[in-house]
Amino acid sequence: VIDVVTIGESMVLFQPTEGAQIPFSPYFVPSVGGAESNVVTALSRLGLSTKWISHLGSDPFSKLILSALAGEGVDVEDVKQIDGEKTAVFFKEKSVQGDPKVYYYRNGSAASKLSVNDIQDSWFEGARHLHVTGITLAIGKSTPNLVKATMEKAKERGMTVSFDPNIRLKLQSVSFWKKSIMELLPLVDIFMPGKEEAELLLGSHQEEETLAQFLSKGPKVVVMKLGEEGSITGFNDTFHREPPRRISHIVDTVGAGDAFSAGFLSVLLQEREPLNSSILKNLIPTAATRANAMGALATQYKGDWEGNPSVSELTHFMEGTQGTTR
Ligand code: KDG
Repeated sequence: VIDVVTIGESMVLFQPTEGAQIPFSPYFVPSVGGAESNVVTALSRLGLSTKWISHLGSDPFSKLILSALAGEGVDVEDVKQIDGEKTAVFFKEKSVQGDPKVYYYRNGSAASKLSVNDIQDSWFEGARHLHVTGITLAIGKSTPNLVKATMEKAKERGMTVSFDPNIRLKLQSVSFWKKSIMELLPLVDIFMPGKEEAELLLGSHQEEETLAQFLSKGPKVVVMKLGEEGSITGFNDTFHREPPRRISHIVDTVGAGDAFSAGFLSVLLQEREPLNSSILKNLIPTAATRANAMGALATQYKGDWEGNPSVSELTHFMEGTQGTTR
């Protein structure tokens, strides 16, 4: 059984050495980034079985990505390396204040050409849940249809579907994001926008009102990430507000939303039964607490996913304890 399958683009991430700006850095440290693979590596560390689907180029970058994900126990059987195509890369530079800046080199990459013709039955075999993000919608001309068809197939097979908007204005316009995301909501069970994303999609409203509007389009659960203010989840006509987990300083915010999503999903997927109201009532508070802790922990590390914890590391973080260290 595969608990969570996802489809998306992962890229090689190059970061300047500590403190240096891109034009003046003597060295760049390579690693891997990709919203969807960030979520499945986090889930895999939490003990779930996961699968990542994508296309990569036929270049050394693809090997770096494949070995990182396979090393985390993610199933990469359905990832194809396409002859003559390129794997995307991106650069991340720390800002003095706020989120780091990201520079993409991904136009025309192997993953950007993924289309409905690539869908295989094996993507869904034995899988319980599909996780997708808006980035996959935004990377290519054929990817919006691919995302929709993949979600439809997952639903036909009785799988549940989660969707994180992951709006990147460097990739597409506001009108693209609004139209393409709102159209997909009837296929989504668990919708996970950030507060600013929700505002971009629906305009500014009171938080409960925003959640109610999203819920009326189809999802069973809408969890809105409020950053330093925690989160609020709407389900069964009720709302659960989760206070933030305070941290003293932030190293890097990139990847925190993906870690949050993984924490949330890892709890909801503990239950093998369909997500009915009593299951949601039981699990949402635990899911929200774990999600906040995962998000907070992710801001303490430089990489997009490398800082994600195992269950016991997470438990120690949440309880403020330490395991045996030496
Ligand atoms: O959510 C983090 C991602 O944004 C990052 O890992 C890179 O997938 C990425 C993207 O497209 O920005």
